Amino acid sequence: SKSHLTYGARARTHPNPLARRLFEVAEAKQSNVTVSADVTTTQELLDLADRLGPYIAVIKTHIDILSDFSSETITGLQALASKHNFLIFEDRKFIDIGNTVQKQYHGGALRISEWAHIINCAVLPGEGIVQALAQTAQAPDFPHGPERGLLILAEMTSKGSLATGAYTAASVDYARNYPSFVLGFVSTRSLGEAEGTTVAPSEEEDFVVFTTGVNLSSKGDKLGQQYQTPQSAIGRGADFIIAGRGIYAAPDAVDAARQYQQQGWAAYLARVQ
Ligand code: 5IU
Repeated sequence: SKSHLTYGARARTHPNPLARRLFEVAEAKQSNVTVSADVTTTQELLDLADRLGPYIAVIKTHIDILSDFSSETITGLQALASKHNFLIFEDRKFIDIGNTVQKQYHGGALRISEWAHIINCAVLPGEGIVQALAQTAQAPDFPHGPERGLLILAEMTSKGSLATGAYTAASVDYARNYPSFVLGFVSTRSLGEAEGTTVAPSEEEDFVVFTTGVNLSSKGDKLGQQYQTPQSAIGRGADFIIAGRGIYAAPDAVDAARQYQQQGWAAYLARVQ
């Protein structure tokens, strides 16, 4: 994997324009933090995005948990993304047949393709889900194609996750088949060397790894979530650490965001030394 290289070096050579942008943002802001803003009103979401914006590279949303979603949610989020130079990742976890995910991604009530730079999917339905989402994002009449990318959920952090072994290996194979659309994975480690894959890696392969389940003060929750620290996640290959409650539910969310930023950046510097 290319995880020993700096974000700057990877930004210069990465074949995917959105991956380049991600690495540029990380380098410019000295942050590999993605905040999982799992709040339930537009005001809370925009307030968090504005206060934490300076310290994060990406905001991860679950747009369907907002009780008052409207076009103002999106215009507000987009304005803050420009103001603070962060990218938007909608954690929609698409998991259906191709024909259905195209409609869930593009149009509908949430119009995800219009505003989310990054989306993710599970490959339970097979490789066709990746093909379907790529086709929508890269349609000739869709203006945002170069700024759209997919992360495949190759592993999960919850206890007893079934996304292991052959399932994880298939995720890597599918990613290799769509290099212009798949940025990499949501996983707990780098997967370029994962066992059981059948598609050979290319010379320039450089998957971006997002790792959820990062928390500095807790080992897990009562519903099976399992946490690791920023150091541990980045040591295992995370390029971006995702923290939710560790940041937004802390007594001072801004303070917490700075702390995750500092620790995430220090762990990254140690890795690329
Ligand atoms: N999330 C996980 N684990 C996973 C995947 C996604 O926790 O394997 I894929 C999401 C769920 C939640 C956020 O939105 O990441 C983690 O929030 P906390 O840091 O509050 O546990």
